[in-house]
Amino acid sequence: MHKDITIIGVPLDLGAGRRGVDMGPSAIRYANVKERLENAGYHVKDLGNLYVPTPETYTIENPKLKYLKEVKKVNEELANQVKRIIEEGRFPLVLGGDHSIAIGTIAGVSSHYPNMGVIWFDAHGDINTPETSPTGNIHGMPLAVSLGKGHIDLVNILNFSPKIKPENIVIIGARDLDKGEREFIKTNGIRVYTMHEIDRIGMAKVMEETIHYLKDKTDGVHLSFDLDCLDPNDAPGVGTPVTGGVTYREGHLAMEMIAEANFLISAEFVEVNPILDVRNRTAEIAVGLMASAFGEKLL
Ligand code: 6HN
Ligand code: MN
Ligand code: MN
Ligand code: MN
Repeated sequence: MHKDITIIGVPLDLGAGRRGVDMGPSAIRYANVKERLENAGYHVKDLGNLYVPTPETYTIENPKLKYLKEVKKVNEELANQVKRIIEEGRFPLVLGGDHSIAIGTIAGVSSHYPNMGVIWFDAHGDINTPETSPTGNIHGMPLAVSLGKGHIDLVNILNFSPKIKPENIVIIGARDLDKGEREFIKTNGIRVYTMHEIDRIGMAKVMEETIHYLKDKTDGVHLSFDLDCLDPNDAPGVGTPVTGGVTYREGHLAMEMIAEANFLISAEFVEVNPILDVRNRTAEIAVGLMASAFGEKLL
């Protein structure tokens, strides 16, 4: 793995149904992300936050694609930044913000790694289209957009599409999939480990299979970690909590196995909502998970 990490914050909540995740990057910095990664042996540069407009100053034009223009603009900017960070030979670590920012991160990464893999930790599928979305919130759509399905303005960021292949994706921790998402997953043969499989075969086996599935056929893997994949008892400060999730230790084990696999090319940690949190616990957990994913050892 690269020894040089560049952090970029995206305080976006326009893709989500409720305010709060715009404060995620601050909360994660307050939990000492830079120091923690430096202690793990990395050189870390923090670029600060991208400019993001405030929802109260905009009106929703299309309820099926809320704040489309603004979300598009932020993701375009993010895509260009991520692209440039990789050009500099550095590892992009993106702090969210709502999960719609994966549209920009993946666009930027894919411009260098056209056969990239994606591991998507999430209680949700985030694979809705404007037609199947029950909310019109774009944070429920980034995987579909990256696969080339959705509004043209989002799909065409950086002027190429699709960014990823269905057979290069693994979703882990799902337990709240919308009807249209289930159909999308089945039609496209996307690999999903729901909470059922995690309970049944254990996180170790889930990760062994995931790593085996992606390692040789991709040219590197992007880690997209939605903190709501964790159980709300462990991580209460998330935008869209769903009970019955991945435990703190299962999350760490997964990150430790990802570090061992040594195939990450980029990462993002999203949906931290400090308003709903308990003393910044969720941001602290996010930083611990990052450290594990970057190879911090217990012994
Ligand atoms: N996230 N499936 C729901 C929707 O509105 O499309 C929830 C999406 C949540 C998105 O947590 O990143
Ligand atoms: Mn998500
Ligand atoms: Mn989610
Ligand atoms: Mn750890």
